[in-house]
Amino acid sequence: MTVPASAGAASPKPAVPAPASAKPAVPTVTPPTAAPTAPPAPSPTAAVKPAAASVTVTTEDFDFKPATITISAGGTVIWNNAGPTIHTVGATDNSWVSEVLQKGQSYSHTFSSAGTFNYLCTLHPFMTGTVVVK
Ligand SMILES: [Cu+2]
Repeated sequence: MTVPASAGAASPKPAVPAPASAKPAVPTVTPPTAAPTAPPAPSPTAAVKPAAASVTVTTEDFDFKPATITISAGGTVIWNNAGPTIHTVGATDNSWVSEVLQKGQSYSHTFSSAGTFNYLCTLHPFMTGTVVVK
């Protein structure tokens, strides 16, 4: 019978300790779940409407209030007939005119170019107003 060489050892420990941390069991690399950069933003001038002023003029008691307003080019003026009498809004040069506005009805016109534009109520021509477009 052959006696093993390690018979004198107290316990059968392996001579070389196992490399517990040498081999990572789970990869720690995070999978790419999203693109590293944000998608390109759309051009700010493409979708965003210019902040041209929209001004409301109230027609009441045979006056445009305020009679003179200033807006940016591309802005819109809204005339609202708040009084009991019917009115219209029309350019002095007849380039545009509203329908007859009953009480509570409104009309809007967009001014695309700069200038000074006079208008009146065609039913009451003494009712005048001015839109200054800058
Ligand atoms: Cu009028």
